[in-house]
Amino acid sequence: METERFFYISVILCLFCIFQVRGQDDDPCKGVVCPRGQMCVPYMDSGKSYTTCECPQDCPEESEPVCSFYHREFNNRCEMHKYACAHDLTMKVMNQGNCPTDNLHVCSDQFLLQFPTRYLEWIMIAREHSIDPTTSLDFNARADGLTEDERNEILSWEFEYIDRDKNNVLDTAEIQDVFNDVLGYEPCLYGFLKSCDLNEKEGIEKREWDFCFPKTGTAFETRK
Ligand SMILES: [Ca+2]
Ligand SMILES: [Ca+2]
Repeated sequence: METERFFYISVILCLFCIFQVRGQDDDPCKGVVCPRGQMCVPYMDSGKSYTTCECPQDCPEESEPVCSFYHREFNNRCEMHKYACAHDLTMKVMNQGNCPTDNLHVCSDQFLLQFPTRYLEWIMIAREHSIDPTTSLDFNARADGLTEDERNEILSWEFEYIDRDKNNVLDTAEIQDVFNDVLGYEPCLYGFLKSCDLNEKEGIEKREWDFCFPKTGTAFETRK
């Protein structure tokens, strides 16, 4: 089953290629999860500290480069969120400063922009095949026609598959168990899974997982 799974995910990801012609302890944003590219912004109101999630419209020009887990470099953190918001992507800083010069792990822009949708489509195909193994794999299946309920059901199916110990978190070891054979040569998958883990709590919670895919979840605000 695992071998078959690795084979199918490799096949569809390769097909896609072919078709593609730290914060301080007193940081109020620590632990806040903002969906799909939004940036946590702290503010004060009547002496109380609040945070909100926003898509930045304008960013400062000063150069404080950050490197995202997709190995894409931005002039500063704000610019990363602006780009991610504009493309409905979840993106996380891998390191402050320039990206490593090793280009082997770069997820190209064209691949990156469609990756969450393509991954969703792969899950949809794998789920259908799991329900009825006699059906042939339809690599042309598209997620465009899915309702929000269908989309959430598909995402829950994949989440439950990876979450072997059923603690409602995709733990690092579980992710490695399922994806270890493909992460080394699928930089977009690597960046996607790393970016999904938005808060400082290790592992991908269901809420984080849902935010990683387009058009699921809702923005929310935390108050302190
Ligand atoms: Ca788990
Ligand atoms: Ca997490």
